[in-house]
Amino acid sequence: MNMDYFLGIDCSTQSLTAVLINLSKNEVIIRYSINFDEELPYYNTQNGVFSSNGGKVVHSNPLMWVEALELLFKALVQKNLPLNEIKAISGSGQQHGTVYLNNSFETTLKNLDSKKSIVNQLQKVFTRETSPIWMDSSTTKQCEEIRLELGGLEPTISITGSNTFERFSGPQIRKFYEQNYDDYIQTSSIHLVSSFLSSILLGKSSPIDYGDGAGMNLMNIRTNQWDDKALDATAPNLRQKLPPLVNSYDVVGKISPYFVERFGFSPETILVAWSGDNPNSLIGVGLTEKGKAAISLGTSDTYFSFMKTLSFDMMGEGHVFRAPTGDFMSLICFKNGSLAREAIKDKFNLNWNEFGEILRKTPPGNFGKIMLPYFLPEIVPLVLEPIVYRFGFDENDMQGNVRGIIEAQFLSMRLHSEWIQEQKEEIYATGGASANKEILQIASNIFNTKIYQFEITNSAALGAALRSAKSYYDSINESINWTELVNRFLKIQDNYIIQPNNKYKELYDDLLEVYRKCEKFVLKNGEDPKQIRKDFVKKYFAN
Ligand code: ADP
Ligand code: XUL
Repeated sequence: MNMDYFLGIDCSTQSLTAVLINLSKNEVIIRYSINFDEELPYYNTQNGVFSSNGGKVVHSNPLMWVEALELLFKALVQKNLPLNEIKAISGSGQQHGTVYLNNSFETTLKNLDSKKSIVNQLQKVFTRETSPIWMDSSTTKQCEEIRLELGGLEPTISITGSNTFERFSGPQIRKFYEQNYDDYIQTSSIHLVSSFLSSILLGKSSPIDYGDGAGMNLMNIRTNQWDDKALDATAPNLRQKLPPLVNSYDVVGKISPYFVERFGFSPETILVAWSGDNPNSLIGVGLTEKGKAAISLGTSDTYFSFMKTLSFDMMGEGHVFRAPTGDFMSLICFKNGSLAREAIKDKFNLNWNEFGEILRKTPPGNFGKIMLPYFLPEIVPLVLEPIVYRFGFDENDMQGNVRGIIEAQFLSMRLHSEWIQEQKEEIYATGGASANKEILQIASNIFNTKIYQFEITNSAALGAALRSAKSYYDSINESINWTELVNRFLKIQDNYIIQPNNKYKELYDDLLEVYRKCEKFVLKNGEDPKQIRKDFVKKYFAN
């Protein structure tokens, strides 16, 4: 029988993952990950990155991603998976990261020798050895310059969908232009992580899709074109260095002969534009209609939702991207996600089970102990120097810290997503930490919303596989609609539903106000939260 296999690949901060699906049977055949630190130790990354300048400068190595891709395909071959029957492939990349290439990139890709590894053949194509990634927060100066040139906060948001952000590609490119002028001049093309890896598979330079393009401060969110004003505000001759923009669902070509010869793919395998991990996750958790939001608890924590119509966060903390369906999505990104949770877990020598046990045994509201958890520089709210604030406890209080960080993360998420108008009735959870039920229960209580936990925690790779299937069927005129397609893989009975405990609704509504005051006090010179915190403790923990 002819099987319809589709492959999704996700290059995230810490790992590269493949999800292979069979659409004839609606099943996931395999999920397989290469962890960068463990399997490619000679790149010397820690959690997939190198950081310097007190955590402000954060880069990774594009060759490491390519080598991981080769290792991944080797593993799939060894597992005897039917690579020659895969009809289409798409992918997902951590957003915003940029790859800088010289004019030998295209010819090198075209002439790859399938008897040798790609990594060895790509050694000379870079004008910048490492890639700044989304965790980098070293471009405050460039953010200010670009914002000023675009006419201030409002025009910047209304042109690009977001305020200028330290990690966004435009400010990063401007920094490279300002600090490494000669290398900038030598650069012929600048890719995102997604379009770079798409280029490798394609054997030539690949376009950037509207979903990931929207995370650059360079694309006009209304017209989906590179915006002249934004380009001029960023760096000279930038248009020539950027690939064209396409729909996320566009077919960009067929797989290059290298992969056919070396790994046995069919030469007919079509490639669908890669996108960012968050737009891919939107599909991978099934957000193809209004009323649903998702939280992704990976290296970063993100909160995102499907949007039918364009609306902006004029406070400048959230983003609007294009969704792979052609609609829009909102997104808010918190840098202190899993790595901050790990900092507490490791400080007290806990494993995740023990961590969960403490969450189960400590009371909602944490006796009024409140943490502002900026273990790393934070994106939302903007905190450039790492610092952890604790109200009512200290760093040695294990229980207080474990519950404190989880409550802080979801209170902050609730607080900073207030701008999203569309009502949410349910939240879908994904990412490594979504395997942890105790964490999700607290999130559910704080949002007072049902949370769905999925069996597959890598929704970005699944989303990429589903996107490739959708475009494949569209290309042979057997269109399936998005909702029908995602529902075939995200069946409700397979999920675990976490119900909010109504008993804590008022407590968390009150605690949100205490948290709001603590944050304002520390970051904006607001009123001292002493009294409101005292009232909270009195109301809920009087005896
Ligand atoms: P990314 O895609 O950003 O590389 P993942 O979504 O794979 O990251 O998530 C990786 C993170 O998941 C790890 O850093 C780890 O802290 C976290 N994680 C894994 N299992 C658990 C668990 N049971 N509870 C909480 N966090 C977990
Ligand atoms: C989103 C963001 C992160 C990265 C890495 O804006 O910066 O979520 O995409 O996951």
